[in-house]
Amino acid sequence: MSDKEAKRSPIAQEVFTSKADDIDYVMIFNTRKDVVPPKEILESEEFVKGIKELSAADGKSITDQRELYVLYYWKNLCKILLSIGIEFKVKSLKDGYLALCIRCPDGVLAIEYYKFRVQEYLKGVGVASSDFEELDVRDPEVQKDIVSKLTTSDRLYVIYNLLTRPTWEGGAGITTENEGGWHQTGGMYLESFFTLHNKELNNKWIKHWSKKYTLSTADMTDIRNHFGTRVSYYFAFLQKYFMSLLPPAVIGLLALFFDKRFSIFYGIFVVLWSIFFIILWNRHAEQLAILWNVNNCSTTEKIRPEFRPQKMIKDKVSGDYVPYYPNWKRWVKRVLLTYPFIILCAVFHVMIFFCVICIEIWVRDLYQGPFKAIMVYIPTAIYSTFIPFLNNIYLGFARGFNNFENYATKVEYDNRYAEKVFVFYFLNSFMSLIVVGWLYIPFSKQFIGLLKLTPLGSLITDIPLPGPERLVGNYVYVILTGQVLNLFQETIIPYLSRKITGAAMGAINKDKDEEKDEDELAKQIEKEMELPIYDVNDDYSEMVVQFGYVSLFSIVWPLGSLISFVNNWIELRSDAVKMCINYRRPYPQRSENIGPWIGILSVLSWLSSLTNAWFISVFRYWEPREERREGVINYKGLVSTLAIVIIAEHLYFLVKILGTGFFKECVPGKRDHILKKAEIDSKNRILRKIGISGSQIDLVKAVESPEFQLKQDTSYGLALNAIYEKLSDKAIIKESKKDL
Ligand SMILES: [Ca+2]
Repeated sequence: MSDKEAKRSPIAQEVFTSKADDIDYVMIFNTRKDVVPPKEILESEEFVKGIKELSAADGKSITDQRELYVLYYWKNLCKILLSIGIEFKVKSLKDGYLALCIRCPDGVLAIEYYKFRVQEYLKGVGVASSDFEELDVRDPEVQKDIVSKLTTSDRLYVIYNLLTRPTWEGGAGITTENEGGWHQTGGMYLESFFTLHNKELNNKWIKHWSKKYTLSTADMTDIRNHFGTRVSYYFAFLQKYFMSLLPPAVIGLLALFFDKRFSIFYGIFVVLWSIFFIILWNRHAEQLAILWNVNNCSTTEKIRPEFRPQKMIKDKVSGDYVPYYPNWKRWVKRVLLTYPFIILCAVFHVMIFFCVICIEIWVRDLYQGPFKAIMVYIPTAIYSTFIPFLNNIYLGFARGFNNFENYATKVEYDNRYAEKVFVFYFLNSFMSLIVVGWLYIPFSKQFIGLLKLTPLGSLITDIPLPGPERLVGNYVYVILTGQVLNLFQETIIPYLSRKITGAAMGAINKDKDEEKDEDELAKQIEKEMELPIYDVNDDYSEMVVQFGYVSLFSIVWPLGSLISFVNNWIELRSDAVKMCINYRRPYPQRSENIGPWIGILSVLSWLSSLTNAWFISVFRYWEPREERREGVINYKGLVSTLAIVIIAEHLYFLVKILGTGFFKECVPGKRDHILKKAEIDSKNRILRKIGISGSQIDLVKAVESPEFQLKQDTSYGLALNAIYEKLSDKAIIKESKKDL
């Protein structure tokens, strides 16, 4: 056991000790912010009274309106924190910032956690367990015990809920600038609210991972205990996905050496792989949800402060009053406004993209004029100036629509947003391959004919028409540069840019720095408040796009899956490093699977049945154009290709249904077993409490009772009576037959 323990990751043995003096959260308050509260607040009685008190107090005579507002909100914030029992100390930072370093005392935390557990038990989150019912949570010894057993992520999760829960529910109701705006807690002045990195632990963790070849579920559980399930699900997913790429990588290698291009065997294998990967991942995710106590958690998430309920309604089950917004309204908004808008945007985007691709094809393959070497870069230049600009506009709209749809919980909000954004990731990543593979190469004659009609058409000379090697070239380029660029973008560039700007800032602020005392904590806070907020969806989208490259297109070049496999080994580690160094530490959020991405994976997997069938039937027996009859589209070929694609798609659904059914019925999962056992244990505990032992009620006692005897005798009598009646009935029938 001790040997095993030694091999486990350093996070496993972690207790809540951080260098930063045991701070749970840090709030950054900007005292130099120049904003005026809206009219309704300025005129509110409470505000007027508060300001009056402040300007009259202790003769300090602050006359500046702005300073009065700052003071008013600072005072409010501190009061509210103290009122719910939170301890804090204040650190002065540069540029007029103040940091509230928050720590939750054991007593408050233990009671909060206890409440949290009871709520979870009632709502059916996690594995039902009522081990808390015997505890006297007011006893300091018990409190200490509860707190010492908490994992960091549970601790931070409970405290986060306490801080952000609205005041009428007993929380502090903290919202930051970008969430709530004006609020009693001074949301407009609160620029950020985060938890500090535990640097020592991060370093140990990264070191531990870089030495290990494969990561186990225990490693993922350690991440869950430290960062929460939203992050740990990403790493668990990436690990499973990485491992699952091994078979396609091997088969791809074999296909490359022993089969023709566009191997039928590899194509079928990749589609099957994508189906079974999703099925198996879902099973694994369900088991993780049990292990991590988050099954059903998505239904009980905290309400977002921006959520605008229509009214409060009484919950039919619990009898509590809960904010309510009808789901059908969201659906209508989504279907009538958001989807048409997304489709419109997508069409517009596709058109622009199509033009760029046409220019690219034109320059690379058809253009023979002067400056060709430079001209080749023009499409990329157009692309890289236009697309980010369009993307920004689109993302703004997506955000707006998402707000408009009015989601109640943050997780749902984030997931719906990720869905909207992925449409663009999809177009950006796959459009060029789709245009080249589905239009340009198969219909090159017509395509070039169309291009010749454009103003620059006269420059087109007759060249050999493109074949599948053009597609292979595109794919190899995309998958190689894509992975390398991503690695750079994620880890090296942010690191370098911070080093450079840091050095520049350091040169400017040199004198200031020397004046300040060596306050390590203030320094760490100043450094981390500059960092961006980590969004796990960015990492998911990267991996989902890669999944698309493998399942949709790797038949073009089977080494694609091997490259992805290798990339993901590095990705696992580099993403961990990235999260520790380039971002603020994510506060623990919960999720019970990988959110919207599982649906997107399924769509990609379905598309893979179409693309693989298409590529095989069009390109496997490809003959150069010159050897065919001139100028005629091969309609017979087109029809048979479409037939193959449709059959492949139907077979896809058949296999998917059979596969899902097989795993559901024939391979029993641990999940149901664990849930059932927990439920029975919990029921038995309750029964035992009211004096009934175990699940078998004592029957002997019941038989001895006179009432029972009476009941039995009566039943016996009734039964006898019934049979006699039936028998005499028969006799009557016989007699009546005789009469006839
Ligand atoms: Ca990544």
